[in-house]
Amino acid sequence: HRKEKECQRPEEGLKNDLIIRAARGQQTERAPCWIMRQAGRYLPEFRKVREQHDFFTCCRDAELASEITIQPIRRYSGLLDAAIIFSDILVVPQAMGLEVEMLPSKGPHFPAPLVEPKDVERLRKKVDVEKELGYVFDAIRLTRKKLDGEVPLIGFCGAPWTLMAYMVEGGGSKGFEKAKTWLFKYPEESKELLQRIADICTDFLVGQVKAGAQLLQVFDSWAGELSPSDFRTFSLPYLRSIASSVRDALSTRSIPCPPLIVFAKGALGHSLPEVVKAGYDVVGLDWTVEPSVARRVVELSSCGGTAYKSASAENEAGHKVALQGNLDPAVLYAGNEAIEREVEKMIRAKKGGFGGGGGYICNLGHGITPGVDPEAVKVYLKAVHRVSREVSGA
Ligand code: 1CP
Repeated sequence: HRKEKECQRPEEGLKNDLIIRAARGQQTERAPCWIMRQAGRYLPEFRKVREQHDFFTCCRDAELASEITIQPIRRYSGLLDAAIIFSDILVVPQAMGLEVEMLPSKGPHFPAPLVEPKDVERLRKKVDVEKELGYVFDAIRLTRKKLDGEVPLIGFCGAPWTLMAYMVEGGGSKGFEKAKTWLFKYPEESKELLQRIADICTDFLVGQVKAGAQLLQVFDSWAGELSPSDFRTFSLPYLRSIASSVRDALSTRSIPCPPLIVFAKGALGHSLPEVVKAGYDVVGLDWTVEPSVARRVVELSSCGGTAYKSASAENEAGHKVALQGNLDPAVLYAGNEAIEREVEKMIRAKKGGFGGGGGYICNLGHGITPGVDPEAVKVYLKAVHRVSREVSGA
């Protein structure tokens, strides 16, 4: 019975498969929409759960994680086209053997970060993702059951460079001096660590698909801290490695590969053509990229459909890479008029927006921030539905 379930295509049994179709480059009657960090601190119902439970307890308890995942779906009923599993990118460093705490109002903190290459010896030699991260798979299974096909569920992980940055810095950072020192002083050891993280991310994402994740996103939140050349040396190869290894691993097990999304924040001004060819179905954009320009880059990069072939059986011919993004999250503070205006600019082709050509998933250009009024989010989502229906001619 379990085996059968594992072989399902991601869209099977879905009442709303807009995002899956858009991720495959197809035309949709309107742009599907979700919000990075939609299950989180701007929601009073999330803060209420957090008053009672520690952050990583919420991640580790399937009942709590699934409840928090569904909170925005419930509040914005009919307006969000995907859920994202409640967890954090830092569960991977934890699985590798590093302790991570979530400090109130300060964010993540590693009591014993990696200071020098010899500290890598403190990490687990081999990470059994079922054992260390099985709680994420449990949360995904339970959430799928509760969602009952209403919208698809997105799984995710952090990108190797972003995770390495946290593991070396010991938490958030402004200048990333410690992590960059590793890249410049110990390039070979850095590459070894990055590949080790990439391999665990691969196993983790494959496990999430087996548990029921219907799309996957890789978050390279600190890609933009690197120079173009360092991005291509220390980030891009590992993003590629994850995409191709996930496709290979699923294909050997005859499991259809769900759409893969890559979000390399801040790196697309210099490396959009390279990221478009990194093996993902969807490229997430931050707000520093002009939508119409990104559309043109995809057209050129995918010329003749040879740039990219999906490994999933139903899509052998390859499809054009889809785009996701990219409203500046700060717009959500600026009132209804500004929200409507900026949504128009993002979506209408004649205003430089993504237009109605399909292959487009609407999102913010980075995560929603804690101070946003949940009512402003409703105004934003309704504007997206209205404008994108108009441009799609539906
Ligand atoms: O006290 C709290 O409740 C902590 C707030 C919080 C939340 C709600 C953190 C700490 N993480 C999360 C959840 C989370 N993190 C999700 C859940 C699903 C969703 O709603 O999207 C996801 C996808 C993440 C991913 C994540 N964590 C990223 C990548 C996305 C991005 O915004 O760039 C990063 C960089 C993190 C690290 C992290 N975890 C938490 C914080 C405050 C941070 C950022 C710290 C920093 O600024 O460096």
